[in-house]
Amino acid sequence: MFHQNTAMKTKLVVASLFSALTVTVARADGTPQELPLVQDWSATNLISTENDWSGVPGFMGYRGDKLVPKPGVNPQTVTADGAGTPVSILANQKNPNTLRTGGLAEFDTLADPVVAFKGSATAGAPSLVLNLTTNGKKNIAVGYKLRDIDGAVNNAVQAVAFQYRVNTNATYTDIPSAFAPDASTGPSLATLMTPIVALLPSDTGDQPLVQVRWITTNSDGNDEWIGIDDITVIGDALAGAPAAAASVHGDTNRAPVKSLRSPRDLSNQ
Ligand SMILES: [Ca+2]
Ligand SMILES: [Ca+2]
Ligand SMILES: [Ca+2]
Ligand SMILES: [Ca+2]
Repeated sequence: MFHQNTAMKTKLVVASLFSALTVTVARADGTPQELPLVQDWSATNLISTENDWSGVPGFMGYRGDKLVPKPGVNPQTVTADGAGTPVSILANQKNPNTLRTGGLAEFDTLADPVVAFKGSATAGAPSLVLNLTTNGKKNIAVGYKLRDIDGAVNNAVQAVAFQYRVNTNATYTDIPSAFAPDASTGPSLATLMTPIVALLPSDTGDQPLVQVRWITTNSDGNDEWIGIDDITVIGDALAGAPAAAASVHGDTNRAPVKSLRSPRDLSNQ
């Protein structure tokens, strides 16, 4: 009897230790991803455990605690590194209308699965970060769709900014052309889709690591979940010939410029 109880206690201790570990240890795979890259979140097994990004190489979500002093801050102005804030992803979520926790979440039972984010008092400026390598590439372009998937009565001004950096010690640089002042509609509407195509500045070409991120902020009032879907990153090959050869042959060695699909094309996917 005594031994049985001890064994049971040991099992319980081990079990609770294990669950404590799985709750507190955030896992990730920050490997920079090569181009072209496509992520539409349709593989619903990539994210299956809370705060575990290890199944989605290159991607990471941060809750952005205390990155803003108050609600309603324009996320374009939030350029500080959020990597010191808690890693965030609520896995296997079903209903954006009723999930009140802020941060990032995977909604994998929607007809069109997606990873989304939402600000809150705690999640001051949640962000989705993507690590890329652009070795041998130039003219880096990123396409994505922001989706209002939140059909609750809330009608927030849900601004989404898109930023990049090539030096992990630096602050992020905002890309104004990609700014969505309000990616949501409401109340009780979950239909708005905002397609965006952003051409990254030329200093992102031919780099071992380029980080891009989508960032929103806690808005005034109750926030709405905004999905970041159908992410596509492409680049043109750098001219294959070395500079000396290029100067001999002029422009003829230039790689063909791949045309980027228009927002309309993206929206028809
Ligand atoms: Ca999707
Ligand atoms: Ca999942
Ligand atoms: Ca909405
Ligand atoms: Ca709010």
